[in-house]
Amino acid sequence: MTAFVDLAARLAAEPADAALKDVVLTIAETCAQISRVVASGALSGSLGAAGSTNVQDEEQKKLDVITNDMLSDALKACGPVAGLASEELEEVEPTGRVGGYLVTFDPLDGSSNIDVNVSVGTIFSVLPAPAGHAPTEGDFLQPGRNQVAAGYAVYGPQTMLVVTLSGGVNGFTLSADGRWLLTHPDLAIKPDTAEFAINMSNQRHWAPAVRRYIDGCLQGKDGARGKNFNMRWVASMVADVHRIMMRGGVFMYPWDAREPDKPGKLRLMYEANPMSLLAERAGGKSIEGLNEILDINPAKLHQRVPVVLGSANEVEVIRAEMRAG
Ligand code: AHM
Ligand code: MG
Repeated sequence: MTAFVDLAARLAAEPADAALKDVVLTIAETCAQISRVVASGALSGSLGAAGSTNVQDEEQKKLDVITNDMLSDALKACGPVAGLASEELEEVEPTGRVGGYLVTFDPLDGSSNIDVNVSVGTIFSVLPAPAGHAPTEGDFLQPGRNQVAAGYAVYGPQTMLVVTLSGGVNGFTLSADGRWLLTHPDLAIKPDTAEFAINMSNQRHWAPAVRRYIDGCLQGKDGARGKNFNMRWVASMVADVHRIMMRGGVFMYPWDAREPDKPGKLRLMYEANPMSLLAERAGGKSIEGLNEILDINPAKLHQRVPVVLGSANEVEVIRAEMRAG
């Protein structure tokens, strides 16, 4: 049987500092624990609604709250973490320490899939903390390019962790004895694809550029694109992006006219930025329209953003449509 390297050994080979590796290992360990809670489903009474709403006015599932608490508790106990921010928490939470790192996370992405036993995940982003003072909300508002680590865990047929620190993107599979083993080193997103992921039910609300792009895909090899396209939509960003990591494709959650004042559904700090860093490090691209998501200067913590992410050449096709207006 193949001998796999575990996460700690793989991290030891990275030039990043030991404190950062400690943060990533803490998140990874917590994701392994979350995986067990998610897998226990109805047996642990953890399915269903929590009876509360979060700061974005979305109904919270019991597992949103449970997993948020698990990650918060673990990060507050992790020495190099100065503060954390979560999709499920209204405000940032300083840990009482100064320096080191800030962590933002979506503890359980794809909540609508929990109760129907479809893949969900955890997404995280690590930023440098300010030296000399306890972090405030303003200290979290750094562009995605500042991220020193990012990753996600996907709780699917296999539980996997996909992470980037100083260099490439590596995928680990959770073993039966609870270890993250390096099964997918140096992930690379294929530059070309004939597969897109978008919630088609929003078609009538899209901007003209998105409609034109999807219309072109649907015309298949009889149209200007000259090839047939396939469509997939899990409705868990983690699962949809993971598929793209594995076999290419393009993921879109564009602006739409249902909520014209909101730039998109997905959150910059917890979802778009970490996924964009992973995509770029794997050779893909990630844009909000004309520009790269990682270059956005965040204005507020729970900021939303349109997302077009995946195979580099396909993202450029979409950017060209957007340029045309
Ligand atoms: P969540 O963080 O509350 O789960 O919402 C984000 C999710 C993404 O994972 C997914 O891409 C999108 O919402 C699905 O939206 P829709 O239900 O409109 O298809
Ligand atoms: Mg989410």
